[in-house]
Amino acid sequence: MDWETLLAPYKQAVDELKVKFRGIREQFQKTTKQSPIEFVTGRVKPINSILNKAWQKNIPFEKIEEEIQDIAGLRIMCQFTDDIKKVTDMLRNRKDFEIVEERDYITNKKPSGYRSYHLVIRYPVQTLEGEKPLLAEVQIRTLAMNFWATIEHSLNYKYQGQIPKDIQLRLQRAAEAASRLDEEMAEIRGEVQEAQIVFSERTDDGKGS
Ligand code: 0O2
Repeated sequence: MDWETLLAPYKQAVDELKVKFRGIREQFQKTTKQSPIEFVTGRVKPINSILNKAWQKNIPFEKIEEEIQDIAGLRIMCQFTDDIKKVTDMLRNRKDFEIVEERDYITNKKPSGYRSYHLVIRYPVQTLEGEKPLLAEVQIRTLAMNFWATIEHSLNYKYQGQIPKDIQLRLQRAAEAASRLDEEMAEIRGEVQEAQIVFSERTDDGKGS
């Protein structure tokens, strides 16, 4: 099977899930003028990145779809740490996919400093050949966690996974600062949300679309 054919249902899954998750945000905005979801992104893992991961983890080609769980990847960004639980609870109640695994890198942050909540879901895609259930990874994180992870990801890419020790230390300190930022924001959550409601009523855009 060629890559284009293999990846087509993953692209469809990412497109569909982006619409669904953005739909949740819009419904919240309409009803309560605030949402636990700030924004949603998604991507199909690039072929070289799939091959790299398969090589690093010794996964044969025929096992790639089973063992690489983030070929379809979705990210849900939240303003506040508490929103992550709200979003995961909501996703657990959905009937259009099944959660097969959860990885809590917030309670157990990675040694790099990485924090995020991961759900691996089995999502059925409708194709011409019938239903194809496939795995997708949903990463749920705050804006601060996302900022840190994006920067660290670029540095990892630049240094091909061998980030110099001094930069690693700085990154760990930055991760602690991001964590403190989340804590500080949690303290003034009520204040922030009231201001956002007033602001969205005045401008009547609320970043809706
Ligand atoms: P990309 O470019 O985002 O696709 P493993 O990859 O072995 O650590 P596993 O079993 O694949 O772990 O699943 P895990 O840890 O739940 O999810 C891996 C993905 O989480 C990564 O995908 C990243 O997106 C993100 N991630 C995990 N750890 C870190 C980290 O320390 N820093 C950053 N920035 N992101 C992390 P890929 O395939 O590595 O990359």
